[in-house]
Amino acid sequence: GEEGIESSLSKKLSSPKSQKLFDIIISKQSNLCLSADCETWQELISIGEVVGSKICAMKTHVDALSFQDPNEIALFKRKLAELASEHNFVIIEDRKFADIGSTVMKQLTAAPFSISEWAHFVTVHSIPGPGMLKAFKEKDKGVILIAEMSSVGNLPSILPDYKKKTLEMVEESGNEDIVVGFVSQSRVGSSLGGKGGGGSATCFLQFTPGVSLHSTGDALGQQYVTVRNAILERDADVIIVGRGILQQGREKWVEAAEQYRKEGWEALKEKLQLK
Ligand code: UP6
Repeated sequence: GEEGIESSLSKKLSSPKSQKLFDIIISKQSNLCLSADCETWQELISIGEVVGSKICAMKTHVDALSFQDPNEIALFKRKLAELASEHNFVIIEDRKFADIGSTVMKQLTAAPFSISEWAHFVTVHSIPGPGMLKAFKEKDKGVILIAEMSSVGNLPSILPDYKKKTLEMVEESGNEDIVVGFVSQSRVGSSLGGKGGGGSATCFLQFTPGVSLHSTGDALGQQYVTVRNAILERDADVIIVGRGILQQGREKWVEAAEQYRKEGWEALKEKLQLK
């Protein structure tokens, strides 16, 4: 049962926000985050309807969707929020904020996207330093900090200490309560499963993109590993999958999502040694 799962974890999650996502993962038996990189908002809503029951989170790039007019944006936001509550998943806007707090605050709230109204979590680069985290705290948004990227030659992966400094930034500025976790290709701090670096009793969720069962990369620098590799070798808690599902085509969306959900859940249970 769920209580058994909670008590078998050796570490505590950083915040009620990450705990909320973890509870969804356990109850839906899914650590799959769909990266809904669709061309149109209508397609995004369609795939959400079809695979909503199989995912713990949906990741959006709202500024990469086509909208005809502001009314469509308003409709999109409403439908997405309805889907998330109907299917019990978290909405992550992958905005990768990377500016000073004052600017980030405007980008987070300004119309027409008004991200703070509908996204539960947002992705943020650690580059600007801790001050900007206050903007997200004020709006009560969960933050997922980018500690490492999946693409060839990304600077965070090359720079010594970038990951460690990103973690220290969170701990030293006292922002554990809003930081849900990290986008990363390897563990930042303590692991949910008990292995991994850092003696801290609290830990963060690791979100790992660059996951595919069909491909090893694309022409623009993306690199993929398999579901099992991401979770068991790289220590992902949540796998982020876009084209691995989307490119299977509309009639195979459900089947593909189910394959990633099942493999992901089995590997997570193995990693956390859940029964
Ligand atoms: N993403 C990465 N790598 C990172 C961070 N973010 O791929 O290090 C995002 C991309 C895309 C998704 O912006 O939305 O994850 C991956 O999509 P894919 O599975 O289709 O490659």
